[in-house]
Amino acid sequence: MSHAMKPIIEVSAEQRAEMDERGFYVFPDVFTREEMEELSVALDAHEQRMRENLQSIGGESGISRADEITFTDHIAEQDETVAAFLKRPEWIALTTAFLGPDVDLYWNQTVFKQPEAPREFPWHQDDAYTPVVPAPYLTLWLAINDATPENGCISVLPGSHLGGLRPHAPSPIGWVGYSSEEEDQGLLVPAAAGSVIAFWSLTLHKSGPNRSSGIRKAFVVQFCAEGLRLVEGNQLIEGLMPIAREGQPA
Ligand SMILES: O=C(O)CCC(=O)C(=O)O
Repeated sequence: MSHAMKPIIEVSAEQRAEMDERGFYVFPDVFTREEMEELSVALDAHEQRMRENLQSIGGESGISRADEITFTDHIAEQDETVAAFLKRPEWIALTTAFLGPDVDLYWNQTVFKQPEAPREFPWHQDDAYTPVVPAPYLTLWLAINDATPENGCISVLPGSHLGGLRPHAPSPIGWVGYSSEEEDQGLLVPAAAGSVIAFWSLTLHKSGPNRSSGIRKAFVVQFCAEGLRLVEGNQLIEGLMPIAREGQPA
């Protein structure tokens, strides 16, 4: 089906209410599998370069591990194809429904989990990485290929956004805001290629080990209402890419 023939996605009042209450919502098949294969060509090239750089310095940097999980960030800022993709009507509809008419791109990164990688990515709130106001902002987790319990789909803890920012402890593989030993390990959220999992930056989430023989690929895109500030010093974050103004593509 061509892009022009697709119905425009609309976010209902019920979906917004569920997002407010549970902290996440799954929008299935926002994009087609073919569209994800096309996007993957652009994203893979950035990830490949990043992995090569990583390998040249011993395989690890920050929370990326070449043989386990890689985070490749700021792709839209370097790639016109990806920037144009993020201004498609589907993103405008989703982001303005949750954030209002004036939306900026806060952060974008691929998260690729390598085959047979046995570690989970720990429970955290995205706000723990860099606290900002107004909180929460919106994370839209796009499945580039099918994310399943076997290959390391994400899990969320429903309602966890309602208690504000929790204390997080550092670990070699990222901030940890909730223990994987707790009895309540939330809900697994599988997502077919082209589906979007929306959650607030205060919603606790993690992803499982990849026990499959293929790479699990996600594009994690975070949006904010125009005018985001760092909590520290109340400093305006300048230079963010505008996505929507007055509800229209910027
Ligand atoms: O996609 C994943 O495996 C986890 C990504 C994540 O939690 C994040 O980017 O905040």
